[in-house]
Amino acid sequence: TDADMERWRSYGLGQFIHWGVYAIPGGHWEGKSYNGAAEWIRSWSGVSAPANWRTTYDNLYKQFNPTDFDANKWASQAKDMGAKYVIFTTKHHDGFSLWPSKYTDYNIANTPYKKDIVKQVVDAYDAQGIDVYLYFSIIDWNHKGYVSAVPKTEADSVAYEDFKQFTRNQLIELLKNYPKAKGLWFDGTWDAAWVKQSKFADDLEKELRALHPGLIIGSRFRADENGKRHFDSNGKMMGDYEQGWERKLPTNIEVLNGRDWDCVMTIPPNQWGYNSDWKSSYIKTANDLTDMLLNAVSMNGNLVVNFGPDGNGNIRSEEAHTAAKLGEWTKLNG
Ligand code: FUL
Repeated sequence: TDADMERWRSYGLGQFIHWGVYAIPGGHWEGKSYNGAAEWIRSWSGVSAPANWRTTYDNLYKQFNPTDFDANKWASQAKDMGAKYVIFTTKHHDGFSLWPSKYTDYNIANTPYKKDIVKQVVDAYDAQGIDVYLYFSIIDWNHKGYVSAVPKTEADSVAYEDFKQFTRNQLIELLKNYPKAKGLWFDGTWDAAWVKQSKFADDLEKELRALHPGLIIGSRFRADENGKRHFDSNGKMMGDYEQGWERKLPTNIEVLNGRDWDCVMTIPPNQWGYNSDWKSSYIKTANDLTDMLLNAVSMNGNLVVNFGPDGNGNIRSEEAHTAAKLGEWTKLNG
């Protein structure tokens, strides 16, 4: 609704959190270090190869026991930083669900930790007056029916239909379990054929909106036949700017004009999940981020700064330090 979007437009600064079982290897697998994004380790390290995918990475959750995790601590840190909304990874591409989903065993309830992490995050941020958006990956490497192209064989099509229903079920489950969430921030659209089949996606969108009046849905939800619906017909981005590597914000006023947009930004280059190496090149300082925030706000956008807590649930000290510095600035400058 207009009121919900007005609220969204007023945020300015947001926080992104990437957290999941990938925080355990932290960018390393079998003694090797991978420079690609740490939350993609299952893919970089080849553990997703069909021969061993279910016995290696997909068993990491059996060790997931983040005893230091304290959602209230994260939320008060975000509040001090000046964040008005948070986007939290309920499920990243690896398919691990941080809530006790009825539709897969690959979820938090089956870890030694057991407790619902999404609920704790939603409640803690909500208590601080920070709006919560649920990140949800349409890619799911753990689901047997997940494939990136429309399948050709009968058997694969059955599995694929099952995957689509599974995705639908999980989304409805999320909205029912966490009605305080303000919206859904999708990812992985480029690699999911079903969203291009517009009837299923159209119906699902209607269903989600009916279930949750005022729901805000990020533009990555839909894709055209090239997997790029979040680009318009002129190839321009429609509202979501992902800047993993560069320091720059989108500045093309012609593109931004009249659109609601946010720019999600990592502090280290292209690392969203926790990587135990903290490489010095291109790490954004609080000064870099305040420049970006000013630029974003002056062009009617929001800046969303990402954090990747470690496998125990701690936000690394370097990131906490940047957040605190950013907070000093937002306090002084409103
Ligand atoms: C990308 C993902 O592949 C990255 O891992 C990260 O989540 C980023 C925000 O979006 O599409």
